[in-house]
Amino acid sequence: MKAFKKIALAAGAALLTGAAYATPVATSGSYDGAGKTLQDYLQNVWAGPGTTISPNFVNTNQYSPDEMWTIGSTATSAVTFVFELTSNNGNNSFGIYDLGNPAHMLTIYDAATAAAGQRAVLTESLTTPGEFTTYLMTAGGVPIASSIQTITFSSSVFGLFMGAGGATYYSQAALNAGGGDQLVAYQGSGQNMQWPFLAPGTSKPWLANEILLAWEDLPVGARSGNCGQSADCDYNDMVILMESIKSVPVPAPLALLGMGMLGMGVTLRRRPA
Ligand SMILES: [Ca+2]
Ligand SMILES: [Ca+2]
Repeated sequence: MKAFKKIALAAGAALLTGAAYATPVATSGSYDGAGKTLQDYLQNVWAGPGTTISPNFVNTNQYSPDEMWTIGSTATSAVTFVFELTSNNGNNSFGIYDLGNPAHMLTIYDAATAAAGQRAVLTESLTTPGEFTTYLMTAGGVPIASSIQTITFSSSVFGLFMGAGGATYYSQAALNAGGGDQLVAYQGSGQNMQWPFLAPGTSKPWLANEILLAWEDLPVGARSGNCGQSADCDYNDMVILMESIKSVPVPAPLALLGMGMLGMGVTLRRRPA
């Protein structure tokens, strides 16, 4: 009974914190070779002076939920393409999609035009909610006129996508083949980071309004064993730092389902051993 009570309480706590939804991220076994997982980069390459990234950070510090997003009160989000490490390098794209129609997309980084380190801006109209504009920036911070694109979505809340070769992966795992979760996210907490897009030898704090988005570009699918299907689950294939976005919780009916599961835990706990 005592052990069972503990399990039920732990399950309840996990539901409340969202920890139950953490997506397994491999900390070794990357197809890119030894020392090249997202964990390796955060811990050994991007951590700046005075900052230590804990050894299992990629699994214990995931930002949740990470499926639906909106721009914060500023209506402007700065987007920086941090890093790309994949054999699909040059074929990957990134952007946002309309939750009402996932085929309705706005590409922020196009494989043909963007490179690692490229900066972009995403804005939402203050007068027309759901109207988004994006453009790329020169290294000097000047908007590139030929890259300006505008689209109107059905709401201010959007999904994130990664295009990889012929495949498209969505931040909403249910839209991916086998329900695979291809995206993990991390929120800054003031760590001093020497991001690769900064000048060599310089670093800056990773702020709470900066979300690191890390994608796996092979289908994760229904997991079996370590990772499932052909993916290596290193989530280093395209990494984006997006400023001034926040995630939006699941709609009420799904939240109620979660509460129902919590209720089940309570019921089981009360049952005599
Ligand atoms: Ca996810
Ligand atoms: Ca991978």
